[in-house]
Amino acid sequence: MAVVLEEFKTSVKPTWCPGCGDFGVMNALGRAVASLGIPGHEVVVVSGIGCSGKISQHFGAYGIHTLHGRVLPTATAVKVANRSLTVIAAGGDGDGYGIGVGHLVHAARRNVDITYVVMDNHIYGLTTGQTSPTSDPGMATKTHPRGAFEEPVHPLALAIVSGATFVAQGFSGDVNGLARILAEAIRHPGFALVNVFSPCVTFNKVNTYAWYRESLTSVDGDPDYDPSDRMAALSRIEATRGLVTGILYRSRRPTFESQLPGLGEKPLAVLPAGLSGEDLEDLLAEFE
Ligand SMILES: Cc1ncc(C[n+]2csc(CCOP(=O)(O)OP(=O)(O)O)c2C)c(N)n1
Ligand code: SF4
Repeated sequence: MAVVLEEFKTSVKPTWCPGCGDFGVMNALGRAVASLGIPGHEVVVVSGIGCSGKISQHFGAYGIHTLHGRVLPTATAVKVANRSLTVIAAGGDGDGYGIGVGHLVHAARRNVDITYVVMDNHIYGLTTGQTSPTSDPGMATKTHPRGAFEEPVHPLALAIVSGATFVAQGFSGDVNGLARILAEAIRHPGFALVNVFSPCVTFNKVNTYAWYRESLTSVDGDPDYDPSDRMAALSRIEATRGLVTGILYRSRRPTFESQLPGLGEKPLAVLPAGLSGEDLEDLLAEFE
């Protein structure tokens, strides 16, 4: 039976503000998974804390709402335990590039086969509008009333130099384009970062839908752009100050879980524990 978008919609009404970019991300994710024919019971969405983190409650699949910044270790554990599942990690810029930024580096270099969708609104939405790691310099917020003065984190470049094998950027105002990018990211065997410009209509009055429509360029449809060229990807990101959408970088190398010693042919989740009650008692006795 064909998998349709309706499968990923639930009766739960999202608590996002009307117009929040995260609606577009959730819609695009549903379209992407449906287009690949993956049923909801084979998908796990692992999310962090933030407005963005609510996606795991609203998306019609299995979901885990984890701690702030701890999306990727949890998603990695799910994938290692059952690699037959499609694992989507999802969170905000504060969650992923602030408190969770170390996990991004390690998930990228390990090449765990998960898709990490970051809803980047350049602000802390849930905690009502503080500066985030991707806030533009000069942007006035509750924590920086005279304007942010720190260098922002550059997520695409960071992911590429950390070893990510798929790095892309989308815009939640272009749901069809984002759905295509997400489908490619999910199909990709390895760690895929998809940073999504997802406007916070309540607390960020600078990086609006209109601002993105005026500012963004795309590598999609550019015949001279080669996404397998790492240096070209970094140059394009630098030249556009990160305001570029599409699949920026794509390469192949073995995934983390395919190289883990001890993991056999079958996913860990379906293997018998292999320990009798007596074995377990002997084992526990060693720790007494
Ligand atoms: C350990 C910890 N520190 C701080 C917080 C408070 N907190 C909750 S959400 C959040 C930031 C959310 O911003 P972002 O990740 O950008 O998500 P958004 O709400 O904008 O989608 C913070 C600091 C927390 N929940 N846990
Ligand atoms: S506060 Fe911002 S990020 Fe949070 S739901 Fe509202 S618009 Fe979306």
